[in-house]
Amino acid sequence: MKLSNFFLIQLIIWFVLNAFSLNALAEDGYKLWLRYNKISSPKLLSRYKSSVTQVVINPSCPVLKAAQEEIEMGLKGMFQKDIPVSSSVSVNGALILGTPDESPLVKNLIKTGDLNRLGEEGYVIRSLLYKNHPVTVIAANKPAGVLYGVFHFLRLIQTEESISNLNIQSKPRIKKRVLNHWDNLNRSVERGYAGKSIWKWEELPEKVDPRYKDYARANASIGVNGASLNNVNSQVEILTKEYIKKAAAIADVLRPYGMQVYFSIKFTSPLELSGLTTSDPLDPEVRKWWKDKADEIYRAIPDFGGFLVKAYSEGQPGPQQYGRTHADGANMLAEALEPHGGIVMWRAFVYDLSIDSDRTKCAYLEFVPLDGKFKDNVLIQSKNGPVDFQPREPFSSIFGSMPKTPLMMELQITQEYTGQAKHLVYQAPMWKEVLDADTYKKGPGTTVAKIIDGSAEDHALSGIAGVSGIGTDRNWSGHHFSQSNWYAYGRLAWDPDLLSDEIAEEWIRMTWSGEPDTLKTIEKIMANSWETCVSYMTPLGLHHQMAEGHHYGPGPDYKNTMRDDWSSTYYNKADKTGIGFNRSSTGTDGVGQYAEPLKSLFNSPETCPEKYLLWFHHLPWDYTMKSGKTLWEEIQLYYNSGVDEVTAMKKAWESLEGKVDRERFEHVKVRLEMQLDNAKEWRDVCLAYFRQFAEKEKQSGFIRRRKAMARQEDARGQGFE
Ligand code: GCW
Repeated sequence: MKLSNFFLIQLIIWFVLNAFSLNALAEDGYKLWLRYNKISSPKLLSRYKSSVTQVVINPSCPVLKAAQEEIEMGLKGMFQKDIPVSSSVSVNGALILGTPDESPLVKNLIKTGDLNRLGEEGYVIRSLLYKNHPVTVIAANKPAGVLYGVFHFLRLIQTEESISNLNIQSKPRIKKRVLNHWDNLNRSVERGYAGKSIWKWEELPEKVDPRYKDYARANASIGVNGASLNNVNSQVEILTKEYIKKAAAIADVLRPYGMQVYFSIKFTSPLELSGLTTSDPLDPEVRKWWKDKADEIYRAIPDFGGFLVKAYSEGQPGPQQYGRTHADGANMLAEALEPHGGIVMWRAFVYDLSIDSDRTKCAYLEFVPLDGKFKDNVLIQSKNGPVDFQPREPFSSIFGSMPKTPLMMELQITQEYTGQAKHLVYQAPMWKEVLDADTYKKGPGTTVAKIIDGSAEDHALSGIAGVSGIGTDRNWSGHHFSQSNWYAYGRLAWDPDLLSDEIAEEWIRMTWSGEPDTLKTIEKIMANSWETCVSYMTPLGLHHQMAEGHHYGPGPDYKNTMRDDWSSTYYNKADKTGIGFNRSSTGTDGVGQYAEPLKSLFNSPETCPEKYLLWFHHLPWDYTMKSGKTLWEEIQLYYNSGVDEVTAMKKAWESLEGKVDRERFEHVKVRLEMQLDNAKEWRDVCLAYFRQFAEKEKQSGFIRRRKAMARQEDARGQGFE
């Protein structure tokens, strides 16, 4: 071989090797928080390796198989070594997984009493001795619990926690922990900012995208146990034979991960899909149609979860058009699903202004009188606040006001009103504010969390929903940091008492890095990101100030000609007398829907928390705030500080160059630039609009002075002076 050829070959080999190693380092976010990268500290790694030397499992069902596959994959990635799997303990460091029903070993090691209160999804993780071997046991009543325990155990290693002397027990506080996909059957996603729908209806059921399994793994890892597959603005086709078959193929992939599928249904499906001339819920033929439909669905999907319904809202049909109530509609569906164990999630997102001219009062006025009229398998699903996923809202007054009805809370993971997939906004602190809010409806301590987990009112059924932000983008969520909202949703659905900071820390360690400086910097960026967004979009209780349609930028002057309450001006009510919506007892009395002492607290501008001030009050521009500044000065301060904080976030992120992988670093950097531009736009547009009222006096004084000066000049010119 000629020397030059030899060098050429060497060069090619070098390039190929480099390309491979770069690829191995490339991070596109696909793996979410389940990256299972090698443990970086050699000391820690060797400690972990000696604690887990063998996996003992009897994978007798698909869920346990999934648990085995996950533990093998996770350990292999983090230990860079295959861990042997067997059905009996042979060495120190065995990790024993199972349920007492299928594993005599687990039955022997864990007293059944220990599992008594852990239900169908809870688990224990214990460090024990077995025949003098130190072992770890992950045990549960049902396979799903084992799977959740496996993810917990992997999380301990991912976050570099100790795995010795473990004595953990955990079970979900809320039963139905569902993702609501607003995915249309043509694969567009309403309010989706991460590409198309992941459900490839056009190729189902024959072709099953491998991504469905990764989706299910991610959800199981945070305890999400259901997915409503299609948009609440529903299309009847979802109930056709063809789509039921397609959905059954998805359900088959989700099932081993403990997930049920649900459909959003259109109320007039019987009329539109059959020869019936009505969808009246009291019509016997309509009722029979739904029963037959439920039977048909359960034949294809035996563990089908049930229906999610948006009725008589934003153009969706409902029982009202037949002179019936929400309860009539929901109960008809509940009756059809009941024999199969299915549930109805009936949304309370209704705002018929003929009921009350204050939109925030409508849902309460329509639903509270129906309390006690719903069947046991109906949940009423309300958004966290009374308007619509605004950057900040007080909790919806319906929570605690329907003691005989289990209430679900709907959160929005997709960031429709918080900068979509362009802004870095970690929403857990917002959700915590609502979950922790005391409704006082059954005395002090009746928090929203205790209403929705069923404990305050003793409901067997409980639920929570998150509007998914998931799409076909390689990183699932559009913005790498939007993944944190999916993660936090699942973690809070499992345990609403978790703190948003601890959830963020877990997520950062698993998704970015556990290196102390990097961790601290990212934690800081995330911790304030929501309040920052509130400051530059809608501070001090302002709400619904976005531009028409896309809901991304500001539009405080926007007036909708069809509906007053789709206008920004309806909410800000800015005029020369002041700004804000008077929902106090001198206004719409929206405060009247809250229990004491909140009602009185909100009712007076002196005691109303400033974060809700303009939600409940219309106040003059020169109103004196607690700081001593005028309201107008304070509004300006908030908008400006919001922009300053984004500048600081951007700077902090840029300091991480070289500390996190380039691909994701650049992705986030570019988005922070967009966020800063948009924050400035929010500030400038909103302040310019409000200024014309706030500084009217100043302006008119200015104009008077200008006119007087002009007159004087004229007079001088004419030689009068
Ligand atoms: O906020 C509105 C959204 C709609 C959505 C609706 C709802 C699915 O802008 O896109 O429709 O809420 O929650 O039903």
